[in-house]
Amino acid sequence: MKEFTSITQLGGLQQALCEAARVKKTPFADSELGKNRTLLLVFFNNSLRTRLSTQKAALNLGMNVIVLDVNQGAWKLETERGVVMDGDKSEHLLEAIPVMGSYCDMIGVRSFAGLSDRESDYNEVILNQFIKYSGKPVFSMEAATRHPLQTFADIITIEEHKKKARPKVVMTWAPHPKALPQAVPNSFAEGMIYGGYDFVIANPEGYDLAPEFTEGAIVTHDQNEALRGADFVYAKNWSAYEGENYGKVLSRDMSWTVTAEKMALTDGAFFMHCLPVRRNMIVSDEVIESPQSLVIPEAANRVVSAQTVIRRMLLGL
Ligand code: AN0
Ligand code: CP
Repeated sequence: MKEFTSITQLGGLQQALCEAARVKKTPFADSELGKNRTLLLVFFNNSLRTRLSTQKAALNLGMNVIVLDVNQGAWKLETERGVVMDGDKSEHLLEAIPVMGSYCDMIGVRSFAGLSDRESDYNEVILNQFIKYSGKPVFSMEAATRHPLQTFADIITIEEHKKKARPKVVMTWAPHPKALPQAVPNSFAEGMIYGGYDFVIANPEGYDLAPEFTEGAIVTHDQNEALRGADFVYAKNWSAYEGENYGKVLSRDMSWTVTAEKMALTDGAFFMHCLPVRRNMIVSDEVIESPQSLVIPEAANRVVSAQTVIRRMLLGL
């Protein structure tokens, strides 16, 4: 695998899940595979889970890891070509990327959507420049439109906990004070459709996601109706995608918070969230602390998901 930017690049999901199960059971089985190979993790945005789990995954495979926080200590980067660089940006991405590529064998990139220019975000301008100019295999650690390592960890977690062959999974929007990208919900929707789950999306009017990610899913604006009979509730906030409202917060409606009352509508569902989560905005203390909450095992599976993907990339090197 030379590139991992979408869950669909895993090919057959069953095969990928088998590899993940093996990685989880014997995490040090390939501790020689990454010997003398260097992974560079480039962060344009904050992270706790991705930063730690991806490093841990690479260390389990015997790799060396370098982490660069672009906004802390590196030169300020220009991303647009053709700009007269007479402002505060000292270096262009078009030099910085091949330089970074020359110091490593593989690159992970985190670059969130800016949420002001939908076209630029949805064209994945930054991530694609890394793919084009680094000369090295590149994987996404959440880019503008997807978070595939999260989605893979989510699917692994669902597979570990499901009680029926084809569980009902409900992804519900929930309120948040700040504008967040659509990457996590886009990617999760893509993963649910790719995995053939019984999948329903519930969001307020004005919050429909890009159709390219939700085609094949049921979308409703009635959260209570969606939750009926659910086996998994996947909560997430996202900002508006549609038209003029792109990147805006249109609602902070607290009746969408996932509470014990809401969970009572489900079929004893498990609660999931990618974290970080704002308690008592997205989900009540009671629900996130309940035995049905999978947020910690879900986060733990980020090591498994990253290690499975990096392992495949090392095998292809
Ligand atoms: C980010 C988001 O919603 O995309 C990262 C989630 C993994 N969340 C925040 O910025 C709070
Ligand atoms: N879920 C996730 O990607 O968390 P971080 O933003 O902390 O990496």
